Amino acid sequence: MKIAVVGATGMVGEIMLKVLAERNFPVTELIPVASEKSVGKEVEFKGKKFVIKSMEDAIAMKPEIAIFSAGGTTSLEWAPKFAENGTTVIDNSSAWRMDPTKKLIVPEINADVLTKEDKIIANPNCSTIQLVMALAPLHKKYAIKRVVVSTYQSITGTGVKAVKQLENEYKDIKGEMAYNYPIHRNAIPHCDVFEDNGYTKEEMKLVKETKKILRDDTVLVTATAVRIPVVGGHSESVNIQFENSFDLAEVRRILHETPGIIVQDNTDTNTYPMPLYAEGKDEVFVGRIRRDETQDNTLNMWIVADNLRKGAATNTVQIAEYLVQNKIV
Ligand code: 11C
Repeated sequence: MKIAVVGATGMVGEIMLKVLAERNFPVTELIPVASEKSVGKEVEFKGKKFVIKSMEDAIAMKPEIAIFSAGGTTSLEWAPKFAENGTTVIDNSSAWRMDPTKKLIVPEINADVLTKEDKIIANPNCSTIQLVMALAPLHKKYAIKRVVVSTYQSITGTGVKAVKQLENEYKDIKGEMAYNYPIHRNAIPHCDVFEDNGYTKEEMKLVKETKKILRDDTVLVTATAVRIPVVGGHSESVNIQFENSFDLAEVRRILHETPGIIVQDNTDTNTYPMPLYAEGKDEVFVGRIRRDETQDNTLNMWIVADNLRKGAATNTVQIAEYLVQNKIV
């Protein structure tokens, strides 16, 4: 496969390259693409150097697949140009996710809907991916009625500026702020911008993307998204009300048997998922699985994943793998 990585020098782009190499994706030619100021510089892939190209040059090279992690504005402008030239784009921004003509894919859940006609494929938001990974198998079995999710999100979701802000605050250095407030020793209940209904965009992504991926508009989701001074991954406290009754041991078994999920749940040994240990891993970790004793058919659990891996790069590469394995590209 001739593959372009658009946004190759960014935080997610670098992990895209790493994940492509680790998973031995069949790359015959790598085309790293970045902003004009990086064109001509080099990135390393599998021990070799590759020169960063401009968008125009990359399009002219006709890659079979382009994976984009360069933000919504860039994607809105450039993804269609790649697509018109025959490239299948997998886009990690929010630009196309809720477009009814585009598919929003978590390979373990709904890759079966992909066809050769899909030239721009959307990768969901990081906090949505880890949530739906755990919800999908349980929805199949018990039918989810309502989900209440509260997130504890890594600063890496905001980008390098936020990582720098936290580093500066640790060292008591004054510098540029990614947030309105200090993040060190803080929890900020504000991820992305506020919408007219009082929720943030991040919270509404959890609501809307979940329904689209589960292919079920009847699933009610309400969310609170919070930024915390952590780097390894996003954590989520999730309360799920089902239509049907469930057995806790069976819930654990279903999650345990779901590809891509690791159950870490033993109160005797203080075993539960944490971002410190999810960092650098491709799986979604689920623990603190217990019955909500205040309401029938309701479950509480805790979900953690590396937001830059399964929440972004890994999921994107898995979509590319699906396209190749199923001869869609
Ligand atoms: C965050 N979820 O942690 C965001 C980052 O829509 O792809 C990814 C934003 C997106 O702030």
